[in-house]
Order: sequence, then structure tokens, then C-alpha cells
Amino acid sequence: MRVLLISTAHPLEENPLPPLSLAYLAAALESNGFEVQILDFLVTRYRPEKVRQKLEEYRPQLVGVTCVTLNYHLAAEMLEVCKTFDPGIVTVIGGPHVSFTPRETLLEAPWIDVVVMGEGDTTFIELVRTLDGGGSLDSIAGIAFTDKGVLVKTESRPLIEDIDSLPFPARHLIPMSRYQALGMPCTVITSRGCPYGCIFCTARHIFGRKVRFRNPGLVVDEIEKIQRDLGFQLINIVDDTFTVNHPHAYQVCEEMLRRNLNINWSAFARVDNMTDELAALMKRAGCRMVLFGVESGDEQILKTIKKGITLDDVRKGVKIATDAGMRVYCSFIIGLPGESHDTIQRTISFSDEINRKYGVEYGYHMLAPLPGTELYEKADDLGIRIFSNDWADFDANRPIVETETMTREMAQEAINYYNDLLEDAWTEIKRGAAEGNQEWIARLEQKESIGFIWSLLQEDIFDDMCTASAVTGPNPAEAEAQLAHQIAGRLALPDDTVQRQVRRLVQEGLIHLVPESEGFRWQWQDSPVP
Ligand code: B12
Ligand code: SF4
Repeated sequence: MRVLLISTAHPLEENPLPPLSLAYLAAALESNGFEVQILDFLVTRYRPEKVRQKLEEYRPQLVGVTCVTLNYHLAAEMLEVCKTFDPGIVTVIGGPHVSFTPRETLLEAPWIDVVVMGEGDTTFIELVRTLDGGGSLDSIAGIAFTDKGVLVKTESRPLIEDIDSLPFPARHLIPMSRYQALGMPCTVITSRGCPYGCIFCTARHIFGRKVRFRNPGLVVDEIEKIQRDLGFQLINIVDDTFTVNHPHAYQVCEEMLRRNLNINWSAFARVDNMTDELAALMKRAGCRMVLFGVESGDEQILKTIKKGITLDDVRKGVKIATDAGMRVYCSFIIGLPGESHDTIQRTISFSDEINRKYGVEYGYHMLAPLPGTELYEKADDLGIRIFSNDWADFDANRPIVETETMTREMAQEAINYYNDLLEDAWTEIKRGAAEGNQEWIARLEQKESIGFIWSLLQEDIFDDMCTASAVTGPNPAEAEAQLAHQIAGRLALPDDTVQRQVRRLVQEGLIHLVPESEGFRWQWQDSPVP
């Protein structure tokens, strides 16, 4: 059976990272002998014609799409495009939104044939195998579908016990050079699950409360492969909490050191499980940044959301991490149960405090109550009123909730305040850069470069220029100058700015020339995306 997997677009602010979900699913398919391709809309502009073109070329018998809450509507739309193109295509959706909304999804989007709920690796293989052999769906645990108008939800799927049995993610099917061009890290997971019970989070409902750890040797084999074969020097460990089990975290770090990997990485962690020893080891092993969920500067809210930490834990945790020499990023949520003018002020002054004392960077998001979370299920009891039923509004950037003591305007004011701070920080960076501060110059260049590559990807500029008719030449140096000139024209940017960017892409081997009869044609270094 031929399978096409599609990742759903989301905005640049959400940092497009290589989609591990699809890479794991594709690896499972390949190792079971099925044919699979990935269409990755995180790094190319989504247009329905691109989906149709892919269907035309590849003729998949099954299309599977991944999404989160905020881009669910787009994922459903893509599957409608597939069904309309060929009603014989089996349409499947999975991920941390539909896992908790199978009924609504199947009712709202009747062109979706199957919802895969929770951990998908084994379920998906069974599904594809069953469809391939003409068997019945009832026997497959962990899915929902409609049978003659009746919704069928099968029994839940037990979690995979030995996650070392999973093949390495099939990154060769993902256009990794585009992520590299954007300066994004490569994602790796060393464990699945989270033992904590934060009421706003869906993570443990997908991968369970009992954390399953990968063999550190295999993890580092994978990282080594990413470094060697793909050239990434930046890794993001996306475990829910990398620091949850010290022996595991120690072994991963020690193995990185033993093999002298010399790679930079970042990880999600909790303030209450940082120790001086672990932080020092992480730093030595290449960890440049830890990301802590702090959520609120109000002790009572931290209790209500079952975060299991106090503000003193935060002070201690961030101090340990910054003392060890790592950058620290803390995220906060505005609009949690019990939020009021006073609690918002506490969050503002607490984030300011850890910024001043420890140099912590931080971000604010609005509460988006996500299906599958205790907060969503018990919103009424928790005094949360939700003002939108359009999932596209659940992007954590707009005020869609009120508490008994917080209006949406108050939440918006807090975010405006934060955005003003960000703007001031950028003004400061620009001023410092103008005065020759090397660190700020590098920050500005990085921002400019991300913006440039994102425009290239989202405007399809580079891809248009890579079509067979867009021949450039007659020699590589001139081809490069021509490419830069053409892009500068399309983006209305000065030639020299674009030349610098194009030079970098060529030097890093992310784009290359393919000889043609009349000159050369440019191409991304890896698998093309339409
Ligand atoms: C890394 C990460 C990010 C990264 C990158 C996301 C990316 N593109 O990969 C960054 C930091 C950018 C990010 C941003 C955000 N994230 Co995030 N993120 C994660 C994290 C920690 C790991 C994701 C991951 O790679 N997991 C590993 C893979 C293998 O697991 P998986 O994606 O769940 O896939 C498995 C199953 O779900 C299923 N499956 C998934 N898709 C499909 C498709 C098919 C066809 C099938 C059959 C099965 C299937 O099978 C897979 C293999 O078992 C998760 C938490 C978690 N533990 O998953 C949160 C998580 C996905 N993020 C979440 C959220 C809310 C966000 C933000 C909205 C945050 C914000 N702004 O406040 C943004 C939204 C960005 C977006 N649109 O994705 C939520 C999503 C919940 C929801 N219902 O939407 C999660 C679950 C965490 C939580 N708080 O509950 N995130
Ligand atoms: S917010 Fe972090 S610690 Fe809390 S349940 Fe989710 S993944 Fe676990």
C-alpha cells in the first residue's frame, strides 16, 4: 500500500521544527515494507493545488495528516481535498487534538475515514496492514470511524512497552535542509510520557504517566547520525521533561561526552528537578538552553493547576541552570483559573524579577483550553468561560477565556505589555548593534536571515526558480549572482543582502546546482517539496 503523510502548516512564531510524529510513523511503515512519502507544509506554503499535484504524481491509497488544535481546520480541509480528488483514498487523521475529539471530528468532517487516537506507531501499522489485506477495522485498538452512520470507537491501545523497538525516525523523507536554512534545530526524543498532572497539558494523555525511556546509547547513535548525515549542529530534545529521571539524563549526557559529539542542544525541563550536578553535566555535554514551564507568578494558581512547584522552586531552578552557564527560557500562561488583575501583576513582577536577577528570557501565552485536558473538561467548575468554538482561535495568542475575576481585555493588556517589552528589547538590540556590539549584531543577522528564508519558503520563490524552465548559468558563480538578483527582485530587497544569504545557503551545502543542457538549475540539497 502507498501512503502519503502530510504535516499541517502553522505560523513562523511557533517555530517550525521537523515533525517527529510523521518521521516515526513513516519509519514504522518503511520497516514493515510499505511505501511512504511525506508532504511537509511546515516549510512550504500550503496550497490545495500542491496536495492535488502530489496525489496526481504519487497516487497514494491512504493519506494520513497530523495536526494540533490550532491547525486542525486546515488538516481537515486537506483531507477533504484528498477525498474529493479520489473518493477511494482512505483518509486518516491523528495527533494531540483529534485524539480527544474523535466524535466531533468524524461528525464535522465526514470525509475523514479514520481517527487514530493517542500513540500512533503500532496502531497505524495495524490499520495499513488491515486495509491492505481487506480486513475489518473493528479489531484495531485505538481508532474511531463511522460504520453506516454509526460511530465506532475501538478499545484503547496499550502504550508500546519497549520504545527501543521503534526504528529511528525517517528523516530522509523530510526536507531537512529547509529547517537548517531557517536555523532550526533537529528534534529528538529520548523518552515518552510525563508523570506530572498539570491540568492544562495533554502530553501525558498521549504518551502516558509512566515514562518510558530509550536506551541512551541508541539516543546518542541517533544524534550522531543526525550530525553526520544531515549536518545539524543543533538538537532540540523534545521529551516532556528531559530531567525527570536523573540516571537517564546523566547517561545521555555522559554518552554524548564519551563520544565527543560537540553538539549544541536544548531541552524542556522542570525547575524542581534541576541540581547543580545535573546542570553542570548538561552544560558540559552541550546543552545551551533549558526551557521551563513556570506558568504563573501566583502561588495559588500554581496549586490550582497542579504544577507541583512553588516560586522558590523556580528561583532555585533557574539559578542552578544559569549558574551552570545555560540560557534559560521560562514560559507563562495568562488566563489560568483564578486569574485576576492582581495575579497578572504578580506574574509580571515575577518574570521581571527572574529576568533581572538571573538573565532569564521569558514568554507569555494566553490560555487555550485544549481538549483532553482536565482544564477543558472541568472549565465550568474552575470558573473558566470559553468564548470561542473555532479551534483556529486556540493558538494561545488571543484572549478566548475569562475567569470570574479576569476579562479578556485584562488578558490582552498583559500580552500588550509583554509585546511592548519585546519591542523595547529589539530597539535596544538594534542600538547596541549600531554601536558595534558583536552579540547584538549576530542576533540581528539571525533574525534577518530567518525572515528571509521564511519569505523564500512561504512565497514559493526558490521552488519557482528551481523548475526545469528556470535555467541559470553559464557558470556557478554567475548562476549564484543571477539567483540572488532574481530573488531580490521578487522580495524587493537589495541585491547585496540577498547575495549574502544565497552565499550562506551555497556554502552550507543547503542548495546546490544541477547541470542542465543550457546551464544549471538550483535545487534544495534534499527531497523536493512541490
Ligand atoms: C516539540 C513540541 C513543540 C515544538 C514543535 C512542534 C512540532 N512541529 O513538532 C514547538 C516548541 C514549536 C511547539 C509549539 C507548540 N506546541 Co507543542 N509540543 C511539542 C512536544 C513537547 C513534542 C512534540 C513531539 O514531537 N512529540 C513526539 C511525537 C512522536 O509525538 P506526537 O506528535 O504526539 O505523535 C504521535 C501521536 O500523537 C500520533 N500521531 C500524531 N500525528 C499523527 C498522524 C497520523 C496520521 C497518525 C496515524 C498518528 C499520529 O502518533 C505519533 C507517534 O506515536 C509536545 C508534547 C508531546 N509530548 O508530544 C507539545 C505539544 C504537541 N504542543 C502543544 C502546543 C499547545 C503547542 C503550541 C500551541 C504552544 C503554544 N503556542 O502555546 C505550539 C503550536 C505549534 C504547532 N502548531 O505545532 C500541545 C498540543 C495540544 C493540542 N491539542 O494542540 C502538546 C501536546 C503539549 C501540551 N501542552 O499539551 N511544540
Ligand atoms: S506541563 Fe510539562 S510537567 Fe506538566 S504535565 Fe505537561 S509535560 Fe508534564
